[in-house]
Amino acid sequence: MEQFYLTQNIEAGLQAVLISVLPKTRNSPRETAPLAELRRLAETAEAVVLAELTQPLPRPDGATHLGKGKVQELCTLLEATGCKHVICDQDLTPSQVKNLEEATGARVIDRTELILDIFSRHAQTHQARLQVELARLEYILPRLKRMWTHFSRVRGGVGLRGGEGEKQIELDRRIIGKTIRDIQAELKGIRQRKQRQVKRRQDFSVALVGYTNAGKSSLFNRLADGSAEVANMLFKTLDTRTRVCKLPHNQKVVLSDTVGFIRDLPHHLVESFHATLEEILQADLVLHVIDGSDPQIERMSKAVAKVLKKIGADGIREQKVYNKADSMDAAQRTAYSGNGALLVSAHTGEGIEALQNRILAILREGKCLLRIQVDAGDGRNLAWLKARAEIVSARLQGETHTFSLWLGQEDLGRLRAQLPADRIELLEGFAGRALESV
Ligand SMILES: Nc1nc2c(ncn2[C@@H]2O[C@H](COP(=O)(O)OP(=O)(O)OP(=O)(O)O)[C@@H](O)[C@H]2O)c(=O)[nH]1
Ligand SMILES: [Mg+2]
Repeated sequence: MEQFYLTQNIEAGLQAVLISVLPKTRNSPRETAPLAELRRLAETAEAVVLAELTQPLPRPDGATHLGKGKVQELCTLLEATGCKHVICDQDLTPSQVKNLEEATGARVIDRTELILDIFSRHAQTHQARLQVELARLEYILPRLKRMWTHFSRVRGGVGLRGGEGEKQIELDRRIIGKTIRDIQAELKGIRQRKQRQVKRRQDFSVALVGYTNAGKSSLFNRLADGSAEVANMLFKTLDTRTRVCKLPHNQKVVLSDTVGFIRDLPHHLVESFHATLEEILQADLVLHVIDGSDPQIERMSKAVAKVLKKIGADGIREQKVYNKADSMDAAQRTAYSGNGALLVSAHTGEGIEALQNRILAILREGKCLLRIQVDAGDGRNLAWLKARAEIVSARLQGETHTFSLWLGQEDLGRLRAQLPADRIELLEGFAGRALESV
């Protein structure tokens, strides 16, 4: 696959000034550290933040994002710090970038470009690399002209004047267009293969979902003895990782660790990562992992809900899990316990057993524990039970198999039509109701 490096990756140690337009409405509360997340993103991309500049505005300036006076202030700041890069907390149009770059003489990186850069640093598997590359190319396409201008400026203005430059841009546009189509076709193939694999799976599946850095991979390791990489950085995990997770009473579920979300997750990324995000759709239960020690918890939860809705996963059963209990203060602990919420710590193990039991309880909702007798010669029912039921124990006596197993309500209906009533005994489940009333 051809690689395009027209957007230079952010180099380690790159010095930058952060800028942001803050919403200005009559009752919008003032945040204490409005650029804290952007700073973390910049630092994850190994940039060094020299200064921050914010401006409250009802809406960003159409031409330069910041207002005229603020742009002047930015120029002065850049000059004083000797800084040549600006990172903006919002997305910018190609013309806003061009105007800001002309006014300041600095290179301007917007939020999407920064997040794309982090994703490309952390992509490890072939699929993740393809997905990031696709998002990057789609981001670049409408910005080719500016990028060439920037490129030729970096190179000392050589070689791209007038018609020649236009021709080069047109050529690149075509090559990028073709590369995009090739990647899309390859990703489609991967997606279809995965869907076929998923279809074969019968187990109850649970997905760990949440804001980036909430501790999903740490919990995954705790629950499934996994070896997911954990790091105090944003977007460490880009691939879904799946493992069998053992629960009390010999039960098991399939657990997945997934890519983290963020406020205003770039739409190119949501689209490119469709195959990865789609795996969340296969889940029977979404464990929404929340960093309960973070004061921005509400904003983060809203962002997660928004992405879940966007990918069509908002209808899946959700259980909130407040992680990092070990770093919560007393008020946070009180706020996040009770009301069915779960307070856990992937670090200390606090609350993990309760979490496992909750998963187990959800898994067993709508299921019942039965004792069933099947003739050894009844191959059809035996095969069906092995495929559909969670068999806890099996015993063969003479010509009769006796099973203890968990079965869903619909499946029980089918079984009752197949076996005589005296061969099915209800041991537990359906809230103590008699079998005949189910
Ligand atoms: N204090 C504390 N820190 C935690 C806990 N769980 C995770 N962390 C830390 O939080 C950071 C992020 O953890 P990860 O498990 O990588 O988080 P993630 O949600 O998988 O993050 P991404 O993959 O980047 O989206 C790491 O520095 C962890 O050590 C916890 O229970 N308590
Ligand atoms: Mg992770």
